[in-house]
Amino acid sequence: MPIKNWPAVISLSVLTVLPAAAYASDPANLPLPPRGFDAKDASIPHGKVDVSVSYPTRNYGMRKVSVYTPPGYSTSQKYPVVYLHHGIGGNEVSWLGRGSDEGNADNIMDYLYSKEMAKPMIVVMPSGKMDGADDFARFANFGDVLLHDLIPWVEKTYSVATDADSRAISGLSMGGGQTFNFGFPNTDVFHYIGPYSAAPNTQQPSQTIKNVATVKENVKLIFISCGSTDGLIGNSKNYHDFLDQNNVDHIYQIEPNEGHTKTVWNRSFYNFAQRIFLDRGTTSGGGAGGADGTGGANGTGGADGTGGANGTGGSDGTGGAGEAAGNGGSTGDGSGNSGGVTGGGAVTTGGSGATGGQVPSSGSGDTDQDTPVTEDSGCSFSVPGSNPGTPWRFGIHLAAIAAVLFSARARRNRG
Ligand code: FER
Repeated sequence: MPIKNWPAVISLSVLTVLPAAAYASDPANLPLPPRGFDAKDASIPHGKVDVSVSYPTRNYGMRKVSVYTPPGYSTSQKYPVVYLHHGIGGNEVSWLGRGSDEGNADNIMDYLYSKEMAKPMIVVMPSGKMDGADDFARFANFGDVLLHDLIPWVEKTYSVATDADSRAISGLSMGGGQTFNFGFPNTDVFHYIGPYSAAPNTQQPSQTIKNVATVKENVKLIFISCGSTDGLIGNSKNYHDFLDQNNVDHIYQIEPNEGHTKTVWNRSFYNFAQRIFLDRGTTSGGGAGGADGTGGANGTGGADGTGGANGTGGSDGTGGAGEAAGNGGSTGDGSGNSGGVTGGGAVTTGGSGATGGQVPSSGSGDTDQDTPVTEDSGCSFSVPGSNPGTPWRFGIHLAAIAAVLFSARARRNRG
């Protein structure tokens, strides 16, 4: 849909979106991923998946793990690693759309790389249920295996970086509980923590976070997500409230009208994976820009430089939906991608590329949801020379947008 009155539209968008940055603790409302983000796409490069490989443990014999290496994986590089955990009925193939089929991590990573939206990383998907008296014990017993068997094996077997800046922990449901339970007590091991739809095995914040200052110091991104109608949402909200009360930056992403579903998990992994392993100063709390309605889209990102913030903007409208994500908290690291911008913002072209369509779910049926697809021309604007799919570059976009905006307003005021 052509937009005739850009200054008005842009101003309206900004008025709508800017206040979100002031309420960083509100649910994030990240924009929906574009069509096909979780589907196998024959037209893009695929990472390699080592499915159900065995590794030795000290106390449980050989155990299974699946490992995704990115397209172009080369032993001449050291990759960061995300440890991604399944739910109660799952195993090492659940995140590969197999078995209990709880997600499509391989397809999502392929998608993100095809859009240059994620750092090259390895995704390790273990069978995270050990022997034990009950499910709580079985999932709890994996913590020791993760730290003392699996991580050492991964770091021996693959070409990986071995510092905590290069490790993320994530997972769904019982695996979300594991993410809380293993992540927060071990912030010297994991600097990125992403639990989705966490289950009742989730320990209390007072049990896992003994020292708030240490968490603030160490952890670069906390990404908590849940479906809005999930009966287990209290586990996530409990942490959200605790983190808010203690002024710990985090993203709290509630998927509207979703229950305990694969839709939530795929969207969550899509959102988490593109915000991890970014350079220091650009990582904490990537705010995410909102979608657009009748006009362009822009999002406001995190507000502060040192700790990052999880402010998110975004508003839904009737028009095309733009894909947007912003990084907050850039202090400038001299690395060339994002130096010197305080507070990130996001603007993108509508959706992904030319079509601009953004849909609530995978168009290919990988995600078990039936939300209707809405697609249109995706009214939007973009910053020349920008790469809309790269969150760590968005800080720069905000500056550009602000410049466009204020000059447009100034022109109008003068006229
Ligand atoms: C429960 C509800 C859900 C529970 C576990 C779950 C052990 C886990 C669900 C999943 O992993 O998908 O009461 O208790």
